[in-house]
Amino acid sequence: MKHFITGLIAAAVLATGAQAQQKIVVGHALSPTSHYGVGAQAFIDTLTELSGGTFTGEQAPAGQLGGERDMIEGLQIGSLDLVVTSTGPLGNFVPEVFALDLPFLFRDYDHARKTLDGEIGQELLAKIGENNLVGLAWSENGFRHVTNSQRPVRTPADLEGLKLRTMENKVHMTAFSGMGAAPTPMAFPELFTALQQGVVDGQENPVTVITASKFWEVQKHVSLTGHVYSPAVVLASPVLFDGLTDEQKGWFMEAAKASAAATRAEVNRLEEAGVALLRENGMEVITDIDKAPFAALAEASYSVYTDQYGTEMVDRIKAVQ
Ligand code: EAX
Repeated sequence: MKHFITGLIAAAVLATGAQAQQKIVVGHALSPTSHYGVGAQAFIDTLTELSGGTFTGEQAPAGQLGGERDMIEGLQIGSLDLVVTSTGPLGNFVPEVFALDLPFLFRDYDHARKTLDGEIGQELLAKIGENNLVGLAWSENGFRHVTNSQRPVRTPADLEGLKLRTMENKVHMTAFSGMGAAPTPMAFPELFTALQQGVVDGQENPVTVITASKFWEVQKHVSLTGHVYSPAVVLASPVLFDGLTDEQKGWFMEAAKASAAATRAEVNRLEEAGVALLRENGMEVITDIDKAPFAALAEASYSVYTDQYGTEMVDRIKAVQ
């Protein structure tokens, strides 16, 4: 009974949008100082400022609230407010988003950002909105590179038989099978220990994540394969969002844009400083990779998306200048 009454009061307060103060928890997988941490903090600071303190916030970093797949589920049921996540597991909830996870699709950061900031990005945020989630803004993780403990990877032959952790994403898994590795999907919070204990030989992530997670402690080799662009997205729970007034929704959208901008700035910084940082920390960095043979072998993964949706979106993304 008590819970019922508390629930009624909470619902009434949400319905009027007039609560005195509400603390928003922003979950993400990485450290508080990472590119996601910087973005989560920018969200909180902007929201607090725009709302004159009606909303405050705090980060729940480092996968404290679970892996990215768990956190997305938490948003759907309303146990979580807000998450900054890669699109890694998002295609399991919104399959149209797999289009963004296709390997060797985006030419460079400029291409990816223009696509996400334009019509295509808006359409995909709307698709997210049809699946019991609220897509507030596209943020960024970065171009992903292969690291491993065994040997320098220069050609697909060097990937042969490597046990490589991938995200829980069937496009990525199919791509790595094609390129010769043995993909092992795993939630990010389990990854460091799995690398340390040799459960997997390698993994793939952007410089941002390799540095934020100090993977140099457990990985010797990194190859700048840039095999796929990894978008991130600021997602809200519909349970929270649908209870907001239009003005409050506007604040959340603005805060998400500020979050994405702060994260992208940090990605830029780390892309500049990253390779030196990796070397300083003892990694052997292979920079001159011929991507064409990797791309040819990864192409089989396109059918994971195109079998269901055709090639129109792929062509549209390629055409973005
Ligand atoms: O979103 O799972 C991953 O490898 C992601 O790139 C990471 O958690 C940041």
